[in-house]
Amino acid sequence: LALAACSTGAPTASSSGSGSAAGGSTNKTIAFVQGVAGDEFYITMKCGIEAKAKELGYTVTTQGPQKFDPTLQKPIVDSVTASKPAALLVAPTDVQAMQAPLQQAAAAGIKVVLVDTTVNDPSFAVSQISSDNIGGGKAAFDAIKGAKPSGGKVLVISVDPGISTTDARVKGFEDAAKADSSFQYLGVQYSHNDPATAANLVSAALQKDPDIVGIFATNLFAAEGSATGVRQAGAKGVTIVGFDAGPNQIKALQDGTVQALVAQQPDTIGSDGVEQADAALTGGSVEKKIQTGFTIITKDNLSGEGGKAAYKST
Ligand code: T6T
Repeated sequence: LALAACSTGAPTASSSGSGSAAGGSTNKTIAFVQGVAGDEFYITMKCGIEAKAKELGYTVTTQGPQKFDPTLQKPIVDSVTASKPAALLVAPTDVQAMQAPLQQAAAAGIKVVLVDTTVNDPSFAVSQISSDNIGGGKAAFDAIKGAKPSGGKVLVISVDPGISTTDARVKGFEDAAKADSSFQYLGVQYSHNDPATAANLVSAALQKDPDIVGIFATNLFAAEGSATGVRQAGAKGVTIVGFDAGPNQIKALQDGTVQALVAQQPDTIGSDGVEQADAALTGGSVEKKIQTGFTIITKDNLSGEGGKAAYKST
């Protein structure tokens, strides 16, 4: 399966602030701040943002912290706020720590659109766009149950507490697992978005409970590490369901290490984000909240619908 590159030819500003006549309708600059750089989910979102921005006549600058970490994301947001783009599309890395910096961006007159993740009080944002993360967690449980109908022990590998998306996925999974008496929910462990940590957590969990039947990994890096952990432990017959569909996850699906992926629609989240920013800037009608869908990818639909839902890697 070839993962297409995003080459929209969209204009990208060479330096922040260039071409931005602060204030007024001549400012056609959008800043995109990713949750983390180099993550195929946010790379694909950038493709969606750039394509829509080109169509609507905006220039985009994209930046992301080296880790999914609010202490690294906050200074990026602060410098974007100082450069006064017309709009800021941002995936906050923590519900609490990113509250004040983003509120300050909005107070400076920048139209803030939350894409993917959110904060505790998002009332300053013109719009919020995200997947149905609770529903995605439940869908992950259903996929494990489909593969292991007689039940057993299930474990969740997540990122860090305080991330709105992955916390919601855990909740959706946990509620569904606890409601089904044939399953035993072993709880959630946090990998800090590091695949090696996720692999170690999974190996240790399999040593303690060799009868684990299913693992739900709540994002790209948790899924990558969980697959490695199961492989290292030499465990056979563990069903892994991962959120997201980057190249490594598709490969693991093809290998048979991972049985299902819950693929989001990051390009739609991005293009919807630009549309909402544009509506807010031009006096159009803005939708406060938009929920995007997902596709369950298995080996069976990889050559069709599932393959189309795979993320771009560049
Ligand atoms: O799952 C996505 C995103 O939705 C989440 O908020 C953080 O992790 C990803 O970027 C995947 O790595």
